[in-house]
Amino acid sequence: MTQRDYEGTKKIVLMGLDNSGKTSITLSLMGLKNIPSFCSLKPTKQFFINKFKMLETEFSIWDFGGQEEFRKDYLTNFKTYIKGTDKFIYIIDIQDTKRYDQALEYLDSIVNLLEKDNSSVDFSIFLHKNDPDLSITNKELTEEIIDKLVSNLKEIIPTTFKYNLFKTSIYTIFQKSKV
Ligand SMILES: Nc1nc2c(ncn2[C@@H]2O[C@H](COP(=O)(O)OP(=O)(O)OP(=O)(O)O)[C@@H](O)[C@H]2O)c(=O)[nH]1
Ligand SMILES: [Mg+2]
Repeated sequence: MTQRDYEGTKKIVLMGLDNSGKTSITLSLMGLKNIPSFCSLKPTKQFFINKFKMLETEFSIWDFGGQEEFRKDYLTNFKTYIKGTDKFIYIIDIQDTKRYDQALEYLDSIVNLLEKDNSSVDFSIFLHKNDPDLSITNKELTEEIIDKLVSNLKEIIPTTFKYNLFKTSIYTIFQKSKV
């Protein structure tokens, strides 16, 4: 597809390390509900563009596979890839504590490139895999560890750079509705 096909649509860019959950978030945003099937997702090769419509608005989600070989290319050709972006979402897997440094390094490179470009793109960071029962399933991941991640994150992002920070998970609580 060409850039022209996307005129009038909102371009959402997802970046983050491999296995952080970008494709799962994409599928969730597109309304897919079969969460267990997300466990068998294969790593995304390069990037994948998903188009969908919600409330009369067309969206194109650019899901940038996070494996190292691809990340280098995105950073080298950053301007080309993010041209026309309306919303940029950076994903960090909070359960992958061993790779926090790597996740912050990638984030730092992205923010620097956006700053250099004087970009005022709507930027969000998802602290992802913040599952509802995390305190039971992952006892080692304490609040202190997450707080430290947040403070390190705030340290590397320039104060002039505006962003929103969210805790996210694809797992939702059991629901029932009366028939
Ligand atoms: N516990 C938990 N696992 C998740 C969540 N979101 C995604 N996952 C799992 O994380 C794994 C990787 O998810 P993907 O969506 O393929 O990750 P990705 O960022 O697209 O990975 P690349 O394509 O390699 O860049 C899968 O096994 C998902 O089921 C979440 O909120 N909580
Ligand atoms: Mg993927």
